[in-house]
Amino acid sequence: MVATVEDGRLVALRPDREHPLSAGFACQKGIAFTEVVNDPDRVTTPLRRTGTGFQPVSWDDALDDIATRCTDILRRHGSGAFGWYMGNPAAFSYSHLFAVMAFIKGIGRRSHYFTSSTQDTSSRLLASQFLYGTTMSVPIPDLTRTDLLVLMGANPVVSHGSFLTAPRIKDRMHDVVKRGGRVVVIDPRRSETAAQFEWLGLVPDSDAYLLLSLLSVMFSEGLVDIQAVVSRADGLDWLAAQAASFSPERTERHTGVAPDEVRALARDLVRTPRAAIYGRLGTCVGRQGTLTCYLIDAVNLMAGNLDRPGGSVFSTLGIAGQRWGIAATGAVLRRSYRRKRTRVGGFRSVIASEPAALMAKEMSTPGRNRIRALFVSAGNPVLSVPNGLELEEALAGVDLAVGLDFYVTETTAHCDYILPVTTMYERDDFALTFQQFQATPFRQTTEAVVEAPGEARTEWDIVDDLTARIGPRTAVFAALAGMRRVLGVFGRRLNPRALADGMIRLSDGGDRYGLRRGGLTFSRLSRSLPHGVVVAPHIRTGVLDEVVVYRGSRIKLEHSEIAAELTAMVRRGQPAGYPLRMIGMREARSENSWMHNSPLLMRGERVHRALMHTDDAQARGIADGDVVEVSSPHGCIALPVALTTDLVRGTVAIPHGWGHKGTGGWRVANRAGGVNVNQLMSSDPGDVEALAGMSWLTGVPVQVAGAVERVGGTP
Ligand SMILES: Nc1nc2c(c(=O)[nH]1)N[C@H]1C(S)=C(S)[C@@H](COP(=O)(O)OP(=O)(O)OC[C@H]3O[C@@H](n4cnc5c(=O)[nH]c(N)nc54)[C@H](O)[C@@H]3O)O[C@H]1N2
Ligand SMILES: Nc1nc2c(c(=O)[nH]1)N[C@H]1C(S)=C(S)[C@@H](COP(=O)(O)OP(=O)(O)OC[C@H]3O[C@@H](n4cnc5c(=O)[nH]c(N)nc54)[C@H](O)[C@@H]3O)O[C@H]1N2
Ligand SMILES: [Mo]
Repeated sequence: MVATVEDGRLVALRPDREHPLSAGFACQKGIAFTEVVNDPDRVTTPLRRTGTGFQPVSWDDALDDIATRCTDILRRHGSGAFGWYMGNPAAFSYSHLFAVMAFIKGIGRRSHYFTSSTQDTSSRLLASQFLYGTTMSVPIPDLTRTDLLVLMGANPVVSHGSFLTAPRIKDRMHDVVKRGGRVVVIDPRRSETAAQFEWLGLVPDSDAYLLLSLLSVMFSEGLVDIQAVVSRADGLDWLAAQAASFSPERTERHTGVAPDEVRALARDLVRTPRAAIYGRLGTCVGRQGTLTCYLIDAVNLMAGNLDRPGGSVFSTLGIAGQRWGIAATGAVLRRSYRRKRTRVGGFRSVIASEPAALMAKEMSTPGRNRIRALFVSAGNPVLSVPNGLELEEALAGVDLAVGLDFYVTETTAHCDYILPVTTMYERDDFALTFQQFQATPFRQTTEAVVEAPGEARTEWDIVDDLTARIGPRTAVFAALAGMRRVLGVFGRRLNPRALADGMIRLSDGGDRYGLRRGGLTFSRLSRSLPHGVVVAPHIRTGVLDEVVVYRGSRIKLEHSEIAAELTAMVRRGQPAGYPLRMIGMREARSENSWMHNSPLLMRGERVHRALMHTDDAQARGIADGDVVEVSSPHGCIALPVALTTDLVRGTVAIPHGWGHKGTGGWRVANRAGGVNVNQLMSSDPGDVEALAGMSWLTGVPVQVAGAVERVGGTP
């Protein structure tokens, strides 16, 4: 973005024409961000909740009181009494990530750490941990070179990518077609992406069946290059045996996909030299998300498409000795996955993050290690996690709740303190977590372009000041204090910029701390190369030795956990009385729960609506625009419905992130209202995905009753 700043105020944002990859494109949310930065509803001083609402307080008062209460809770109950939910925007701020790490590791090893990952990516990460030995090796399609891109549960025309990161992603997909290739979209909805390319509709949450059939066709038709697979992977026979009984004829009743189409797709994936399947949110948040993600990679491997140009590839940063770093963290995370169990539900943790669906129960269930102090940063779990009402109640019951946000949201409204933070235009940044997911390897850093308004501060500075005030000196807090003192002698503040800088310097294009003249550093990028730099034209392939960290760099296909999930999938039934299946739906002018306060994005009286197939509506006497009741075994919501034929019959699509009901301080959002779709989702441990602790957000059984209110009057 190019920011126009006048008298210290951000007045406009426009896309950067000189950016090597976006070349003058930005999505509407990016342009509307001036309205977030300058939002009159923004929280810009620390707030303390009183009987009558929030009162501004000084930083010293807020942090002293929070620290005193933390000290007391830590002394009396230990680290297991602390929890932190870190939401999605944190992934886009390197200093925020390090701040939360420092706090949660510092407080002690029994603390509870939650992230949006269990609503998003944990299943994908765990599939990588199983297959390659580490959550850090996540393949993406080689977008700029592929000739057959199969998107499964992803809608990049609206989302602009997710794991796969590419500016102008829509144009890059059209390039595939222009060079004679194909883009196939497997989705229960003819999404905005499917509408521009080829659509293959399937029943929600049946992807694992489809993928098993692709494998079974590849094996039974002798399409797999056994030699090639065996040279890199163990467990091929095991996998073939697992897939054998899933012929396309047998899985059709689950997926709704005709056997001929499955066979054709299997053959195309093998015979097209440059082909890849890419799964995203839709394949991560079903009943068996880890299994589905595992199968996507298994199909890519069997089709000869893993780690090949134009296939499903692993972007490496080119850091010398990187493999050993990945291997070491991989081993630590694998061990913690095997050994640790959550208090409620006995779940294992992926990337050390517990299932957020169980956060409320971790606060309300009595016993040792019950959460008594909860911090929430960059998250609005009351709207984004299953059963927000349960979470609201639990929040009211804890001894201390602190939100780090720039809004009073449906979640922070229940906190004792809201601590104001900076937006991305008021801090330096580098997209640390996304470096490995860029279709074209690229580096860019930014400095703050405006001062933080009022008393807003970065998460790092807040955590740094808070931990300095907490009484018991844990080893991590003591180490931080030591570093703080040493830096203080030189008049500098402790901050994690050196870590982001180190990553830039050591990776492709970096200055290797002086060994490579003219190489990149954080400051050189932001000062001299503000548009960013492409560091390699393509993602390097032939890197399995670097990214697979099991002994001998061999991919491991056989896992008892995967077998158990297959059995569970086949046995799974559907609750009676809920014949429809609900899926999610992202909208171009929403960003999860938090951009509904931007007038620009909300223009045209936007309303929250469900999409339903015309035939399903007719069978229930429902007309376009009617307000209907959607119920699941776990809740019931009422909202207007729009009818369409762009859905597989039996599917209902409802966007998440709505349901602003006036507890939050965002006036535009509150007027837009809507309902919280996650009231229909289950927070029962039995409904949380068994392997990765994922919230179950797609393919959820629902019923839609006839109209409760008709446009222009009651029915
Ligand atoms: N405009 C906008 N962009 C965003 C966001 C936003 O809120 N708004 N959010 C950002 C975030 S946090 C993320 S994680 C990314 C997500 O990025 P994507 O995954 O690309 O985005 P979604 O729209 O969630 O796409 C999921 C698709 O899966 C389909 N689907 C649902 N269930 C199933 C299923 O069982 N099987 C299959 N095959 N498909 C299914 C849905 O119909 C939908 O089209 O988007 C990011 N970008
Ligand atoms: N039903 C259903 N539920 C879903 C999904 C779905 O597809 N369907 N998608 C899931 C996914 S993929 C995700 S990622 C989650 C997202 O859900 P959450 O992780 O809970 O995050 P958001 O709803 O994006 O809320 C972000 C909050 O952070 C604040 N914020 C923005 N920038 C910053 C910052 O720099 N610092 C701080 N401290 N705060 C900031 C915003 O004001 C907002 O209150 O929702 C999940 N929930
Ligand atoms: Mo997400």
